[in-house]
Amino acid sequence: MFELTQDQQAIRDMVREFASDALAPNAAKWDETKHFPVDVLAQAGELGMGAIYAAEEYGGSGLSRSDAVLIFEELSKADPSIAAYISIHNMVVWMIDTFGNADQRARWVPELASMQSLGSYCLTEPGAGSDAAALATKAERDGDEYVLNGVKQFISGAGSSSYYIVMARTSGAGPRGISAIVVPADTPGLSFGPSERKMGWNAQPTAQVIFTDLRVPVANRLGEEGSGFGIAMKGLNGGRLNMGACSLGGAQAALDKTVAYLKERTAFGKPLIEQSSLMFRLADMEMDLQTARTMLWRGADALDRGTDDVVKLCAIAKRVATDNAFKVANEALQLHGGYGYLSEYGLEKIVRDLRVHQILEGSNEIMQLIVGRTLAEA
Ligand code: FAD
Ligand code: 2MC
Repeated sequence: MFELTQDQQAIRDMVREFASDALAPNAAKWDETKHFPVDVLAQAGELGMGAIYAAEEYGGSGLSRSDAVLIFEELSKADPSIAAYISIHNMVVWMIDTFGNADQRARWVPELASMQSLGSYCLTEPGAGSDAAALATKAERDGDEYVLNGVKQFISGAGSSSYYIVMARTSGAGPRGISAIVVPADTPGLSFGPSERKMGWNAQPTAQVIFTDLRVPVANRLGEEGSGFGIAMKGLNGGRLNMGACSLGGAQAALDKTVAYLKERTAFGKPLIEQSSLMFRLADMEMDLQTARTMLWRGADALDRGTDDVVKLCAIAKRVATDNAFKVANEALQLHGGYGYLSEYGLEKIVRDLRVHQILEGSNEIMQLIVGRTLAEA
């Protein structure tokens, strides 16, 4: 379980090469200019990263969740913002591939797998974030169509994506009244808010997605009416692991830079790494990342095997990985002294990008709620 197979080593090496050639040299520029590199995403699609754990039948790569966390760690070493968007896109493709019927899978999975078309996941609303089952966007049935009205908040990829999976209310209050509906970008009645100005994640757009009397065929619904909340949550279990892996990769890059820097930087007559207090801090950083990686691999294994405690293990992994990695990235900045604060050294971008992973795909307080409930209910 804790040793990579030869196939996994080959996948990791392939992703590492793509990340260091296509992402790393551009990451700072994309962050500064707020550029969403859709052409580079299509290259990732060509390499099989558009539908990592979707079945091969309609163009997915058929890999495991354990493979996926390796992939997201490698991508994120070069650019956490792009890695995280690729994770969200993969969540969308997997939901269609897993809960869609044969027509829906044949129609949407191949073009999404190639990343020639991108996907967005629309759960959060201005009035319903953590309490996602309180969402208010309505999908009212009118013959063979649903009529959608409402607003989704903070949607990653908004305006650039070709498909939006929208969790909308098709009947009464609570989680059982929600359905998951695929809305193509060219549907009349779809519009977007302005691109949000953010602390990090600048290489991908975030905006409101607005539905005004938008008509979409009932045939675009994934699964049964009322099953959308469960579909959304199952998508998020893997998303949470991937987001943890994106934090881990960013923080690992920050730690690697810090070790190299402290070997080189001299003060008080010797390299800083020879200050035992600093070496101990590096050791703690290493321990935090090893702990995070172990929990991510454990969560991924649970998801691959479909164990009973999968929701809990994914929540633990998400919280441990995103909190530990943020702490490590911030320490790395500190150990670079004033240079850590300069954009040129790349540390401050990692800190800015990783911060949001503690908030989204279920805030870390919601991860505590999920784990705490299992204890209270035992
Ligand atoms: P709230 O739910 O209002 O929470 C406010 C605070 O209270 C948080 O600290 C929270 O943890 C805490 N809190 C809430 N309830 C409890 C509780 N019961 N116990 C203890 N503490 C609690 N959403 C999508 O659907 N799709 C996307 O693509 C997407 N992308 C995003 C991209 C960015 C850059 C950001 C910032 C957000 C994105 N989100 C997306 C939304 C994200 O998932 C939400 O911001 C997140 O779930 C929190 O919801 P909220 O912001 O409404 O905070
Ligand atoms: N996996 C599978 N099923 C789940 C699940 C999960 N992770 N979480 C909940 N469910 C099921 C649950 O089993 C129940 O099923 P059933 O009706 O068959 O009994 C149903 O969903 C309702 O669950 P709860 O009764 O626990 O619902 P409640 O409203 O009390 O709480 C909570 C659910 C808080 C866990 C959920 O609302 C949540 O995860 N909130 C966080 C929202 C979130 O993660 N948003 C992320 C948006 S996407 C994003 O940020 C991106 C960047 C893409």
